[in-house]
Amino acid sequence: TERLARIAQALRDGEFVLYYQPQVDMRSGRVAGVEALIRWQHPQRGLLPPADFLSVIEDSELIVEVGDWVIATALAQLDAWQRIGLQLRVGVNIAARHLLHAAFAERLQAQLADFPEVAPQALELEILETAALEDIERVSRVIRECRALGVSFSLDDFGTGYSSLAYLKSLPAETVKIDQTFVRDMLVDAEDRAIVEGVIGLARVFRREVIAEGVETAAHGALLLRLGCDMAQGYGIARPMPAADLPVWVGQWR
Ligand code: G
Ligand code: G
Ligand code: MN
Ligand code: NA
Repeated sequence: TERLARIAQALRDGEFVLYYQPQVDMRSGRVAGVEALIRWQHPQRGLLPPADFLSVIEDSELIVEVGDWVIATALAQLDAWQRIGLQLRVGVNIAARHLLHAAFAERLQAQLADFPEVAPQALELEILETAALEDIERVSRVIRECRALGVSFSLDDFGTGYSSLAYLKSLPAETVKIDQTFVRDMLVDAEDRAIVEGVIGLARVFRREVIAEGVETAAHGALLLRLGCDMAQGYGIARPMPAADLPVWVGQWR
């Protein structure tokens, strides 16, 4: 279609950019990493969020090309940050179709080889639980192949899928990201709070790290810390920002 062609053109013309949102370790307060979030710097319409263009390409091969661009750009950024003494991990969102595309792990290995100074351990791939709906065996196999390269995984939007608990049990991901819809109202909604507590408790049993998303206030942070959450990400800490702003932000964080 016309929209697909326009998005393919945007990729060729370099109109996509990555913003980065900090993730902090709740106990030490250290900046542990960032999540890479794609934006389209559209020449007429301004900065567009992923909702405006990713759904258009989700079911086409273009999601693979855009996803490869995101991985390469995030690795190049890690490399650049390392050169100025900033050691970070980066979380990259991976669409189901991309993860299940032929030879995903082999191509990832080649991309990592382009940046020999960047440790594969610095890359964390965020996958939606619903990615596993397609074929849990295949998804698990790809995860294991990538983990053998040193790359880690998180289950994104955890708790919003059809069978979160089954995925937690069967997918070898190191981290779960509690969805922001549960975190947002946990101070006023006892049920949401119970879900947040439950996820943190489950994660501990399964030896997974927990990141809370959508941490908008200090009160949210304080409760999460008390509940034993490991990491936090949200507007209360920082909004997603251009790569160029991150070193200054890290410098003035605490
Ligand atoms: O800021 P936010 O609007 O960035 O992101 C909205 C949604 O888009 C989130 O669910 C996020 O996971 C998804 N998203 C953001 N960046 C990427 C990306 O690079 N690839 C994929 N597949 N999804 C992304
Ligand atoms: O689904 P995923 O977790 O990949 O996407 C993260 C999305 O959440 C992005 O759109 C990001 O901009 C947004 N986001 C990050 N922190 C907050 C927050 O504290 N509040 C709200 N409402 N959205 C947030
Ligand atoms: Mn994410
Ligand atoms: Na999420």
